[in-house]
Amino acid sequence: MPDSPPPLATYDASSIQVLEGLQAVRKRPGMYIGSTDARGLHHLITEVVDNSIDEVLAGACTDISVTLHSDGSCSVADNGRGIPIEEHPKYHKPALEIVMTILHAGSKFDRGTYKVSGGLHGVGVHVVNALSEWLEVRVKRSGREYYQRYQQGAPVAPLADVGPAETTGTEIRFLPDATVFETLAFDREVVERRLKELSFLNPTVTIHFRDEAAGREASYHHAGGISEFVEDLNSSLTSLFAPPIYLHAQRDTTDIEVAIQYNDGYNETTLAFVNNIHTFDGGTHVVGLRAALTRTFNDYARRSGGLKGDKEGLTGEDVREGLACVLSVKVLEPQFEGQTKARLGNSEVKGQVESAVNDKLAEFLEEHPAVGQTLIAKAVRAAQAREAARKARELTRRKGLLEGGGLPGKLADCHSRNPAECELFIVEGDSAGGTAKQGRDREFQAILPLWGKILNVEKARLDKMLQNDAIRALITAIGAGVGDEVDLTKLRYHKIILMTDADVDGAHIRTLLLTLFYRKMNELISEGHVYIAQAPLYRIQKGTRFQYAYSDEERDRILAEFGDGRGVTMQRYKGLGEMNAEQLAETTMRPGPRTLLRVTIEDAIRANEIFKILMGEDVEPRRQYIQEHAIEVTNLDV
Ligand code: 0RA
Repeated sequence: MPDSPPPLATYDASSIQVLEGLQAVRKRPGMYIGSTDARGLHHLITEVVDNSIDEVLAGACTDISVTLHSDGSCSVADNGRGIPIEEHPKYHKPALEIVMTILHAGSKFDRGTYKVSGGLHGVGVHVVNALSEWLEVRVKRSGREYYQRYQQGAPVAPLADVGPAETTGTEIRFLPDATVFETLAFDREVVERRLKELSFLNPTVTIHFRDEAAGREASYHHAGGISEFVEDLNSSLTSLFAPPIYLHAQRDTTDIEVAIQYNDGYNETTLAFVNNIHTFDGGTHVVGLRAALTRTFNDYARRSGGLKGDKEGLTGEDVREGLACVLSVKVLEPQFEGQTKARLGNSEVKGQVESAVNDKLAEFLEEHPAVGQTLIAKAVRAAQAREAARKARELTRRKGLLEGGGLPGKLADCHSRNPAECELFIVEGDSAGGTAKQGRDREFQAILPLWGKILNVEKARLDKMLQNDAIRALITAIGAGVGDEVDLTKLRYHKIILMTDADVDGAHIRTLLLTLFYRKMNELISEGHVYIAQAPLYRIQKGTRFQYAYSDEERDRILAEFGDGRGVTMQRYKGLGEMNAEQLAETTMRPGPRTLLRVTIEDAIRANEIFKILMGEDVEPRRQYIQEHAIEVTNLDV
């Protein structure tokens, strides 16, 4: 990465400090933004938008505009107070320049809102600046407009007064540095999803979005806040009551907001945020919420007669059946943990959320007995279904339907008993299963072919899927249990690899399995145990030379390299079954040549959304989805 000295006018002590700061960021971008892949790239936008959201939290900003420009840059404009431009007492430079090059909060210029720290958020706009080929900032403040431009984080000229201004605000436009990032393409859907989320969490703001190249514009404003958010989560389902339950409380310095609305389905969707950051992997706030739900519903059920004293209580799973919930907490000094820093670690927050939800939810149920009775009846039905399922499972076990030490008969297990080195390949059908069995390294690679019509389990209600023999075999093979009972210490393979065909059925099975893991074995994904195998789409040959292509772009590149025309043959793989065992091993299975994609929680959430649309009752969203994705699907299905 070129680190040419930035064109500073004078190299005084503070300039040197700036240089060192910028170099530290450019040397180890991952330390500041997590990674330099697409996720890190989008983090740049998040970081800048979060700064504008801070102005919203301070009550000083109502509108934010985010634009993806045709030149690959992104701009974020707000009508806040404008970054201060007064001289910084220590550095004798405009505070703006200090904010853009060193600090994200000098004490005097601190905005006094909930700060985001400990994670990858709130690292400061100077990090975005350091990782941008160029960045331009415009500030309107005290009747004037100011402008400054930077390259790779260093100012190319002093801050300039460019004329009068009637309003106030800040606009930051930046082009991510191609020498830092592996990809430079912003994904409109990713950006819009995040902006929509922010507009629910901050009901006073309107966020305008524009994608210049695609000619798309959208505005997000949700005055109903997180209550509207859960309504949105339930929009393709039937809600059991309206409006959603909304709870708001303060415990110590922690602010707690919860919106709850049940639907007549069987799944749980809980989205949890800390200082506006989506904690995909949950944490202490979610633990507190769950404890409170279980306790409050049990107490209420006993008091209202819905549950007899001698009966066993409702479990967490029972009371979360059909739950759509958004939890948003504001914590003074959040500590984020885990691989992607997406889990809240502050232990005190568990008790704070638990106490707040206990009190407020009990109060709500007392005041709304009709809603209370509906929910208790539903949870009791869930408990009965759970008990019936348990009996059925026991019966299955006793009847010996699962052979050989309790492991499914279709599983070709590996020799090793060390889970850390073991891999389970999940394939479609016996034919691909046979090839994979021949191609594997039986020391540490196990194969489980799925069989039968696992796709069309009558609109595949997730619980129904658990009654499907192939799915049950899968759960038994993995060994870690399902639902509330998941125990990763019993996991039999640390890599669970989905190896499906590159066609529509393969995509469906992948969506379905990811949804199953996401909903019923979440830890598998959050701890990074699930992977997707990358099988080649083409084999291109000229004479004795051949190469595999894993994408259409790669195919075109190889075709160009081989020289078009005579003697070039191309085979398109429609399924894994078209490869022989050695080909499959060398392209897809063997560590070394193969590439595995590790599934993230975001991938799983995506799959879950698609699953809901594909399997849901509503025809319209399904029609729309299939239409929007028709191109991708036809590509897959050629
Ligand atoms: C420090 C202090 C104040 C505002 C800001 C920073 C500020 C930063 C950004 C970043 C993007 N948009 C922004 N808007 C404001 C408070 C200034 C005052 O009290 O007038």
